[in-house]
Amino acid sequence: MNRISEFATLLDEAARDARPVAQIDPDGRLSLDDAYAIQKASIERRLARGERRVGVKMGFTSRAKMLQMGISDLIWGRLTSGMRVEEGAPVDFGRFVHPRMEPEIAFVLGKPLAGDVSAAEALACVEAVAPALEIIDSRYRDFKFSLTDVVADNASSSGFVIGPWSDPRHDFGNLGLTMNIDGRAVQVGSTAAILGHPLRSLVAAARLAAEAGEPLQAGWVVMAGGATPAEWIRPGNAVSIEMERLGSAAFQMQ
Ligand code: OOG
Ligand code: MG
Repeated sequence: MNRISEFATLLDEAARDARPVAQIDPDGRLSLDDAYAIQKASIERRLARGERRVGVKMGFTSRAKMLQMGISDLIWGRLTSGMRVEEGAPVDFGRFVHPRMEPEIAFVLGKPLAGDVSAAEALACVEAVAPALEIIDSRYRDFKFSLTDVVADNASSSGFVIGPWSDPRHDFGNLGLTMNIDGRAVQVGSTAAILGHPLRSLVAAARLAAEAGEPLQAGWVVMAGGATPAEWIRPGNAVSIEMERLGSAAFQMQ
């Protein structure tokens, strides 16, 4: 228990101060349950500073991301209000250790969603979908981690940017997308790369969040996971995602 709160404090302070730390579990000795307990305790510290819980993010939901990081287990993290970046807004690079970005699709729920649900049941609880960018930032030196390391570090959550919301009843299972830096496409892909259909990521989120005793709430955002490998971002970069039919989302790294 003590170790859990010590690691939670270490990771929370590393995120707050944008200062890298050594891996806490390079040899994978911690249990996954302990890793999630560290994540939970570190998020509780953010909530105690006045941030609000606003949703869930999924990780390693595409083959591209699994291959890039060498981890093939689905993971999840907790999103707080302090991670939300206004669409189009400037973002201070000093907030991050070594940020990368990923093209994603976001859901906002109109109703709570918990447990073992079908894709149709999950869809019925979705109020809207949007193109989104996730800014991930591992707190570990050199962005290197084991499965339990990255789970404890809240799945590298750091920021998320959401574009215009659209009606979820038009199929969004195979929408083309590009991720752009300074006007140049650096990754091209499709929402189908996310578990074959991003709704599967929402189904998994509903199950995992309920198992953790924190079922998905109405109004929460669920980030489905990167559709392509992540890309490094640098100060001055203008970053955007353009998604077929759903439009775009952007931010400016200062
Ligand atoms: C872990 C987070 C993975 C995704 O979308 O797959 C993730 C990492 O790669 O640092 O956010
Ligand atoms: Mg992601």
